[in-house]
Amino acid sequence: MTDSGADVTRLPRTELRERQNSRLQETVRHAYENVSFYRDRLAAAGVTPDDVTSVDDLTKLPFTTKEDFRDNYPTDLFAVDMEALVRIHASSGTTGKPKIVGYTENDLARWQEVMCRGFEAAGLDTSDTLQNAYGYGLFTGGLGFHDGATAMGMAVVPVGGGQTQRQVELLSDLEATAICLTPSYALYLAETAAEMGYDPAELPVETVLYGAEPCTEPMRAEIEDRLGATAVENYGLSEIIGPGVAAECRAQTGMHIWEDQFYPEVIDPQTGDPVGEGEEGELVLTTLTKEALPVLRYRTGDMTTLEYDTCDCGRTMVRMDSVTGRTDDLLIVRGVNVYPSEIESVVLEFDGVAPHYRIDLSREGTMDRLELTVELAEEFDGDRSALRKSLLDRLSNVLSLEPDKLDLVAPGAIERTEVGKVQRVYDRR
Ligand code: DLL
Repeated sequence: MTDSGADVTRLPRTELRERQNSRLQETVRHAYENVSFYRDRLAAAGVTPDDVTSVDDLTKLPFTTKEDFRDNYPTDLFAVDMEALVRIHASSGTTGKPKIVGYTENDLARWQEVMCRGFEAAGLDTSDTLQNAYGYGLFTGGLGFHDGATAMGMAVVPVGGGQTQRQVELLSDLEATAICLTPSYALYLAETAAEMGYDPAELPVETVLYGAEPCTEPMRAEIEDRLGATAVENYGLSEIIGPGVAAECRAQTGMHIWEDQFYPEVIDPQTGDPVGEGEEGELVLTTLTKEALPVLRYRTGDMTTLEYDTCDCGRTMVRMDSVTGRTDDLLIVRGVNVYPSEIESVVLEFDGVAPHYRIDLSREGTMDRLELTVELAEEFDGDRSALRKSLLDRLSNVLSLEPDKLDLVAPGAIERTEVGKVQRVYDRR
């Protein structure tokens, strides 16, 4: 089932569909025969593997959720014996036990293959040197990027997260042409480089592969501007494989989902029904080739839209838009529904602010209280109270949001994240 060569990403969609159909049948049978959880779930839904002959039958299948991973901790969702595994990773949940994920040798080979597709889409080749600033260890980011880059034949500098000053020196001395890291860390790295006396835009990095946490367009523009590089987005999740589910090409118009490996649907998170093409909803993914951990209709919790037109790059595989939020990070503040990414987009419209902010939520009696802290840009020398007022007006007009407190703080005042994913929302209600 391996696909050599990059052209699978440009398959005519009818051929792609045939491949998806046959792989889906195999995956459903594999899950049914080897995972008691799926056998029970399908039985409860009155479905047998024979009832699923094409992706059109997917809606007959029940969803799989985060809770199912938790309930089957650590390895009850695995479809192979432990001897067949060659790697285990884990993804920390915000509450409770981590989700444990496993890979066979074939799974690792396919993981490398999808990572290579992403590198190629980003315009990288064997002549590139990739500095890997994703965390190594149980997190899938570090080793996922590492193995993919090695398979592609790039030189990898495996720094991992943190050690930012050393990270900057190595970038400069080893002339890495590409770096992979979270978007918040990309900005921190640029700041640190500037503090060390480097001009971050003069560093040798030409391509930034960012992902693992949300990033809005203005934030991407900041990264590109500060590092003088092209920044392309990567998406993935441990439950499905890790990074390598979807990656953006140089056209920068959304991330191609490697659809011959992962079948995407978008649903209304409330009803579970599919939404119309191009409409926003929760991304649901089904693995089509995984051996150790086949996953049927996994509710990612990530909100996005899919675009099926052929991309300028010629790839036929569907593109997903940047994740606008998670079904579980929708903030409801005094009845107003708002995603942190929407607040970010409004804040970053203003030239006078830096791309660092935090949202603090608390409750006074029965009332929600929202405090927004926004950092001023280094170069800001304007009128603070005018900026405050414009920010407040804009938040109120665009999002109907009225913070109880808006603090404009000095550059650098908000704590930075060097390792792992950034936390911007502190909800203490
Ligand atoms: O974050 C895998 C990854 C590593 C992706 C490196 C890209 C780069 P987990 O730790 O299991 O896996 O977290 C998965 O992170 O459900 C999303 O909510 C979020 N996430 C991942 N990529 C993006 C992105 C890795 N580009 C969870 N934009 C997912 C927004 C993202 N959120």
